[in-house]
Amino acid sequence: MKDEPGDDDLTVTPPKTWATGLPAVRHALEYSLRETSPRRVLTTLLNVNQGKGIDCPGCAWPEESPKKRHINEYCENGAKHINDEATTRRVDREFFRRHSVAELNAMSDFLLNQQGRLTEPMVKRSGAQYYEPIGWDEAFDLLAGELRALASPDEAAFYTSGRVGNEAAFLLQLFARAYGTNNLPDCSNMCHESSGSALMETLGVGKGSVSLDDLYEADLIFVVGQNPGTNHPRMLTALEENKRRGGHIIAVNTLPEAGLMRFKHPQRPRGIIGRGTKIADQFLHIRAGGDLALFQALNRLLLEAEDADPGTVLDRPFIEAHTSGFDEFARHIRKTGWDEVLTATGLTRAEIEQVHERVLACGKVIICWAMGVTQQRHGVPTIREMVNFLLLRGNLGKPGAGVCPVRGHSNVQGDRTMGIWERVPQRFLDALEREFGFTPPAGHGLDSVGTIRAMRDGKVKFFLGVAGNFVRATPDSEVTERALRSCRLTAHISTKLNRSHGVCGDIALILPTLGRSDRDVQASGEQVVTVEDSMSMVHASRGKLRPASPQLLSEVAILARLARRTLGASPDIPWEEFEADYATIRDRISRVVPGFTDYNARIADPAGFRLRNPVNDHEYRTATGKAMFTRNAFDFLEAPPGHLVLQSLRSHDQWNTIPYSANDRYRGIRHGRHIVMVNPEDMAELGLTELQRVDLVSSWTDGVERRARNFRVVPYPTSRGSAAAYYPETNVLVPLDSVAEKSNCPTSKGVVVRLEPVADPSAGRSAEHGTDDGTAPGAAPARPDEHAPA
Ligand SMILES: Nc1nc2c(c(=O)[nH]1)N[C@H]1C(S)=C(S)[C@@H](COP(=O)(O)OP(=O)(O)OC[C@H]3O[C@@H](n4cnc5c(=O)[nH]c(N)nc54)[C@H](O)[C@@H]3O)O[C@H]1N2
Ligand SMILES: Nc1nc2c(c(=O)[nH]1)N[C@H]1C(S)=C(S)[C@@H](COP(=O)(O)OP(=O)(O)OC[C@H]3O[C@@H](n4cnc5c(=O)[nH]c(N)nc54)[C@H](O)[C@@H]3O)O[C@H]1N2
Ligand code: SF4
Ligand SMILES: [Mo]
Repeated sequence: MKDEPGDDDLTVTPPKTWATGLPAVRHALEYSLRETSPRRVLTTLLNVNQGKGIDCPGCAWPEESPKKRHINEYCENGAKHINDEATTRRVDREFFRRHSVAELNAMSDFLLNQQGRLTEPMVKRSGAQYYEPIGWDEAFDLLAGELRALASPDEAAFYTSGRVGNEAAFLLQLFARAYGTNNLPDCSNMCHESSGSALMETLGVGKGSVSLDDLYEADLIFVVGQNPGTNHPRMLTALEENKRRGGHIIAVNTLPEAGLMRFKHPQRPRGIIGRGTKIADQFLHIRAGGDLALFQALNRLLLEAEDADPGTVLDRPFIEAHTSGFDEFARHIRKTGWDEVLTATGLTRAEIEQVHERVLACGKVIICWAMGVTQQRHGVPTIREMVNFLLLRGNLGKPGAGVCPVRGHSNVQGDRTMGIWERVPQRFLDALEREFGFTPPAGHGLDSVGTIRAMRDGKVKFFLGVAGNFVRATPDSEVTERALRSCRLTAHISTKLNRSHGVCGDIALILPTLGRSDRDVQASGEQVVTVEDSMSMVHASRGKLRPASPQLLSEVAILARLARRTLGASPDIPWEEFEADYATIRDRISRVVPGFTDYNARIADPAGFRLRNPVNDHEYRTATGKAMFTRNAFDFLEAPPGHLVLQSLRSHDQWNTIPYSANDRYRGIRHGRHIVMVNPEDMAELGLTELQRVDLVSSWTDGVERRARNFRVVPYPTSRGSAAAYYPETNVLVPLDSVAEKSNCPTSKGVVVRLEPVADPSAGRSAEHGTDDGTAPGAAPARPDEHAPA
């Protein structure tokens, strides 16, 4: 099992200094062809991100307008994601007869995914050790019966991940609220929640304000805590275009990620044979959690530059007309001390001053950011400080400027727009009440961390996951597993097998569904679903492939039938009509959700439409009615002597909780996921040697020892004091209560750990993934080797 995590043939070569080019094309095709037939690969690739085609089920990066679209409007990873879904492998009832729940739980994330697409509904009955087939009707009766038997609707929680399209998302929240709960945890709670919190408070909208054209036009783009070469590959095309037009880019990262350095466009001649485009004009090799200090220092420098040459640095008219709180903010930020900034960032004063000079030379500035910022304890104040920085020079509400939180899942932003939010504003609930004639529950529901706590404490007993892999996406794996196992019922609407299916409540159900690439035919004919990307563009997606099994139901069908079975038929919420024709759901959305008037007509345009962001018209729906300057207490992550700050991140070859192989091409790591990247000077200081085996032990105030066993130390150019290892293998180290202030997002990028040498390497992996070395009995299809050089 060459590619399985934990293999002994780990190889490490120097990290790459450029991204994509020809190897990316080859890797995408190799992976795709291993999963499925050449015909299906052709269908997926010719249709992905095309006008009447399939929206890429990968990340939320937007497409070009249809006129400008390339025939290959996808990236290496997009091709892998869609063909991972289009796989011709199948999980059938025979598989579940052979493998007990305990065996499923013991299989690695990789192996489970490799089994292929789920084909029929399965149930694990109370006390049983195995899943067995169940008919759809019986499954719905079982679920509805359990829901009706709960003492309170708040004993149920409904999790969503951002793969779900708008129609299913709207139905899910409608069902949950008609049933009586706002317990709608979602993957956003662990992702861009900090962005939503900070932007909502300061600008009045929890979304980004820029478009692709703004990115092309900006004079300066910051890319902070983000690895676009892997996670949003086509963002590199946009950055390249910005450079071509004379823009500048500053990358802020704890690692020199390949995609931030140089980009070779795989679909242009110069990208294939040339040296590619240099991306970052300046790279700030920042310490983990140092970003707040960096922006505070930059803001202080801007105020001082204005003092020195009044009227030339700050955008006074903008500040006067559109903002509040400037004076208090300015008084506060002037106290920022250089010594603390240099300690927190690990940068030199000269480096920060160089950034400042660039900022002064650039009129239009955009800040892009992702998980390196949001998953830190002080993620929310960091984003608020970035907003301060933009406000000082009027970098909002004009072309080429603004905020750009780069979203993860393809429809994670749309799901929020549709009301998948445990803290949805009252005006949304009022609109639901007007449209459907019931009174939704008031008050806030549970988010992801809150749901785990409630399950642990016996307060949530029914868990339904729609897409996603809750048990592997969430922190504190051992605590979360116990919490799920203590439920009366856990059920998952999924396309593929994952670890969440092996961590069961007393009763468990697997409800297999269509993926985005599958043709979806209902009583009224072929259906489309709609999605919203990271830049608020809404458009249709049309599945093209023959579904993985005739027994699959769409997410909409599953939710509509479950709702009707649970709540009974009602003229006010015509669930059957919704299932028969998704356009009827969109009609309702157009009346409930602002910005969706004429929804059905507008998605007929292959380009779709852009939701208006009021910020771009200087309309700020904040407490003061203006864009708000905020005062943020200075904060950074400090590890005690002998410790490092660990971040858990993605390799180049995984989709969130699902590794596609044990390789991380750009970082030069092959055949091993149980590795920890450490700065060579830190290694020397800690007395560690290359490829030494260590346990990662997280230190947290609750005194509980959290341990991930048997990792190998890889010397890597991480910034001093900052280590990196892969998610989800290290989620066991993130304490449930270690969350970002205000947003409650787990601090997956800021875990204080010590590296403890392993005395007896043969002792095996941590209990949490006892057989991650792929020893699960007889379930694995052979995997081709990946020794080929990249
Ligand atoms: N191929 C692929 N694409 C994906 C995904 C995937 O799993 N695979 N997942 C999707 C999802 S849901 C999301 S949310 C996005 C995630 O996209 P990213 O946010 O790019 O994902 P991560 O791998 O978590 O990388 C975090 C980056 O932040 C840096 N970083 C860590 N800590 C700090 C810090 O304190 N300061 C700074 N400045 N940098 C820091 C890390 O070195 C790394 O480059 O990607 C989406 N796209
Ligand atoms: N330590 C650590 N933890 C993290 C993170 C981190 O960086 N570090 N990142 C966090 C982030 S940003 C996120 S977004 C979450 C991701 O958390 P999730 O979104 O919960 O996880 P995924 O791995 O994307 O879920 C994969 C599963 O989704 C199902 N699926 C795929 N497509 C479909 C579909 O079309 N329909 C349905 N019904 N099911 C489908 C498949 O069964 C597949 O196994 O993880 C978070 N957890
Ligand atoms: S950049 Fe994201 S959305 Fe675009 S093709 Fe790649 S994975 Fe898909
Ligand atoms: Mo995410």
